[in-house]
Amino acid sequence: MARIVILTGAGISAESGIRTFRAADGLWEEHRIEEVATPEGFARNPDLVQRFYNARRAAAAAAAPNAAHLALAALEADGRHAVLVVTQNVDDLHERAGTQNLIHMHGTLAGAVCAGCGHRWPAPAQMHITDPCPACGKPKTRPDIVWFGEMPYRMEEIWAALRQADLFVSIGTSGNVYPAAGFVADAMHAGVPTLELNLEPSAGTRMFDTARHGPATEVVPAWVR
Ligand code: BJW
Repeated sequence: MARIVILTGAGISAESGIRTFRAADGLWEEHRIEEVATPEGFARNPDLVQRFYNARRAAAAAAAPNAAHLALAALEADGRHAVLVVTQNVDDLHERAGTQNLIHMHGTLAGAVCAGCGHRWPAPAQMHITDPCPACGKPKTRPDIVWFGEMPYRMEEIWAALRQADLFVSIGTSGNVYPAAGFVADAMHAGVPTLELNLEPSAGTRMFDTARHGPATEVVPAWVR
């Protein structure tokens, strides 16, 4: 059974109405990265960061999985391949489409974590820094999101899966943020064939063996078919 590791980024959720990061209308246009996606930004202005993620959580809840999310779930469900989806996205559209073998390497909007003791619990729709941690009681609640300078989740597992894969596919990511942007090189060094499916050539597009460019709702179902 072929083992396929699939990396997804903001582009796969774009046609579900969730904005990407680095497009002209991308989220960073309204907020500087350092303001909302770093531990330092959170320490400086926790209310702003909580409001930013509360709005993101509401946008994700209002969105629905699209044909690309559904195609990946169908690829896993048909049982002919061992599929692992590693997503950089913090929305839950892969799981709502039916994907089961999924790693949220940058965390999830559905999670809260205590900045004091590290305890994790399901996020309320609206989260506030003053919410007490259910474990230690301290008012240090933050979104369970991996910010710049923090270690993404389950990296050893991801790298092991990459090394053992028969195919690495990258979907809807600009290839600007590490360590995910390095997965194509990691796969290449392990002799794993690579495929890019993206609206346009990504930063690392020349490293891929093959690339197909177009909207995810077209190129992903066409590849899965
Ligand atoms: C479509 C489409 C359609 C549009 N169909 N496609 C200097 C050099 C190298 C590294 C560093 C450096 N300085 C600092 C670093 C490290 C830093 C980093 O990479 N910085 C870069 C900016 C240079 N990385 C980190 O700090 C990470 N941690 C870390 O490195 O720890 C140490 C470590 C070392 C070694 C091993 C392991 C660890 C943590 C990164 C955390 C990223 N967090 C964010 C925000 C939090 C999540 C959230 O709020 O949502 O995650 S940043 C943001 O970027 C978000 C995304 O997950 C991530 C990637 O963005 P993505 O998904 O690629 O989106 P876009 O918008 O960039 O691209 C969308 C693409 O889709 C485009 O190409 C479009 O064309 C396409 N598209 N519509 C198909 N319809």
